[in-house]
Parts: sequence; C-alpha cells; structure tokens
Amino acid sequence: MNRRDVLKLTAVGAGLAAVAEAAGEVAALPAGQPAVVTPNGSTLPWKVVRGVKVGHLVAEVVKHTFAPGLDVEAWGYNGGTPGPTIEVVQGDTVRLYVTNRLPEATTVHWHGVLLPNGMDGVSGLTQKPIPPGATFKYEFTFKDAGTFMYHPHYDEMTQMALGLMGMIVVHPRSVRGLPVKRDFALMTHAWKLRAGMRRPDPTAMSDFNVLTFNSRCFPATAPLVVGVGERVRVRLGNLSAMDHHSIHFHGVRAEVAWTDGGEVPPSARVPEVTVLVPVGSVRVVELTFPAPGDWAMHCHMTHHVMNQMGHAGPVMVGADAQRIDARVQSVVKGYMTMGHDGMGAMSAMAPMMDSPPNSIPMYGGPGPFAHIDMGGMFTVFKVRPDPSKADPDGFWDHPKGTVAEEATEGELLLDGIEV
Ligand SMILES: [Cu+2]
Repeated sequence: MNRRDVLKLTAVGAGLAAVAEAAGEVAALPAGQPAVVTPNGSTLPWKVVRGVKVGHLVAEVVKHTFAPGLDVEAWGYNGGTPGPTIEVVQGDTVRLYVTNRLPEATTVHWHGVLLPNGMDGVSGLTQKPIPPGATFKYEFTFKDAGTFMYHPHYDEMTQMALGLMGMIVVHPRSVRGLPVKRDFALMTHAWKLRAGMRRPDPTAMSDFNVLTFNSRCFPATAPLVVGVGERVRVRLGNLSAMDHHSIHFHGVRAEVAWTDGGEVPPSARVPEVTVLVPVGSVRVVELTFPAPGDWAMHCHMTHHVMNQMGHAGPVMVGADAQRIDARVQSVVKGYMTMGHDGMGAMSAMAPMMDSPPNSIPMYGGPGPFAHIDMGGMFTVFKVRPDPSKADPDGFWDHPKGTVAEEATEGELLLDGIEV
C-alpha cells in the first residue's frame, strides 16, 4: 500500500470521498447574469467539495493553431491558450490546484484579485516556484466582483510570450448597474513568429507580427453573435509583452464600466468608440448595437490587424516597378515588385504566393463583397434582429439600396460632381 492509498482510506474513513463523489454541477449564476462566453476558448470546470469550488490548472506545452496554416508549439493551461476562463461568484472560496508540466518552474499570479499575500503567486517573494512535475495548491476567497486575469510570475517574459494566461470573471452576488444579455471574455495578445517558424520568440521586444483575440487571429477569430438593442458586455484583457491595444468598435458606442480595479461610477464614464487596453490591464466595455449588420471590432493599430507582416522592407509605394522588375528579373527569374501601388491587393493574392511553410503572411479572410484584407486582432459582431436564428458564419443581408456602390452617371450629373 502506497502513501496515496493510505490517504484514500483516510478520506473514506472521514466520509470525504463520498462528498467528493457527490460533487456535481456548479450552482447557477445569480439571476440576471448570463454565463461568460470565451470565444475560441473554454471555462474552467469546478467540482464543489464541502462548499469550496475545486479546480485544476495544468500548465503544459500545447499544439496551437492561430489560424488555418499557422500552427505553433505554445505553452498553455489545460491544453489551450489562453487557459480556461475562471468564472465564479463574489464570495466563492476556491481551491485551485496547479500542476506544472512545463520544462521549467512556474507559478500562478491572480492578477487584480485581493487575496492573502501567500497566495499571490510571485516566485521567490511569496512562494517557492512550482518545479516541473509538482502540483501546488492555492486557496482563497474572491471578495470582490470584477474581471481579473491569471498568469505565471516566474520567467514571465518567456511564459507569457508563449501563451500562459487566462481571464478571471467574478460575478457580483446581484446585478450591479444595467443587466446585460450577453457577456464575452477576450484576451488580447501579441506574438512574434518569424515566417516558417513553429515557436513564438519570447525575446521579442518589437515587431510583433501575430496579434490575437483569445490566441486566434482573423479569419479564425469566432464572430460574436448578438441581438439588436441587447446590452452586451465585453471583458478585454491584455497580457501582451510590450503592446497596448486600442480596441475600436464599429456601429456602436462603448463605455468602460469596469476595470480590473473595480467598477467605474456611471458619472465618471466617458463615451468612446475606441477603448485603450494597456498592457497588464482589463477594460470591461458595455455596448448596445442600435442597428443590425456585420460590425467590425478590431485593434486600431494598423500593424495589429495584419498577419505576419514583415517590417524590414524599403518604401515601395510610388516606386517605378516596371524598371525595377526588369533589372531584378535579369538575376531573379519571375521577380515582381509588391506594394508599389499600395498593399491592399496583396492580402487576397498572398495565399496563392510562394510563402514559407507554416506562415500566413498578410492573409485575410473571405467576405460577402470581396476578400477582407485584414488579419490579426480583428473580429466581427454579427448583430441580428433574432440572434437565436443567426448563422454565425453567415453575413448580413443588406436591404436593397443601403450598400455603398459605384455612382451612376445620372447621379453624378444630378449632384453636379465632376470626375
Ligand atoms: Cu493592438
């Protein structure tokens, strides 16, 4: 009989095993508060043992796909990056076991959560690092409602660059402010992945070229289906190494209702259409779309809505490509200058071109009118009159005469526009 068997018997003797066996689904969330949806992600399952929510995070190497054609070896929790969203109710006590299956030590810091100092997860300062193969136990009570994050506090640079992070949502015990119909959690992140490589570069300080919502880049970011007139909450976290993200909302005005520091008093809220989410911060926005459609949501930093754009080339816009091409073709057969007329058309052509294996340089996605030449930190709110019947992959069927199109000669004449 080994130590584990002895412990099991002891537990049975104390009746604890029976309690654990009986653990089932977690109690429903307080009335009027929908469960948080983590697009492209998951939520941590609990078992309740004598009133305590018990969860298990496993830090490990994971195979991850940013978008079709771009697979990497990342580090994540429970098989994915970001890790599962930790969703609880204010006042819940949790016991979180963290198993380290990484090749180096780790810890978990519960970013923004007020808890006993010894549970804060700072390697060396408040706890021993969790060595590979070991399982540590964290136990604390979520005293405050809000949106927080979790991430390692050992070799942060490497471990976060490779994808170890997740969101924490603590629902208030009763609705605070205006109730929302839908609730989404999105972690923003910036990665450096040289074309053709399979491992993100943890030493990168600039030129991040894979920008993600929940570790996916467009066109692999799941759309957010919502209803016209519904109040919607989006919890945006940022654990990028160096980059803030200015998240821009089309078709709607947003207000920051919460940060990871707490609730913003209604009198202090500022109407926005672009919300800056600084590194190491959470911004919780609430919005109500007045009209149906396919409304984009994306980082407004233009280099953050492109896939694996290289930044080392010369300025080609306006260059005389014919002369350059003729000269280079004498040494490189079939050479063709790109970008001399701008770069919009390159995105549609990119998948047909000869790029390194396992790379998606400048790839975009299919759209109902033409190729969408955006990538990276870009997704779409599919706003529908009846979201329960909406096809998440479908596009908005615009009423006749409501789409911008080429002006007719008659229209130009009538309005006195000369072209
Ligand atoms: Cu950005």
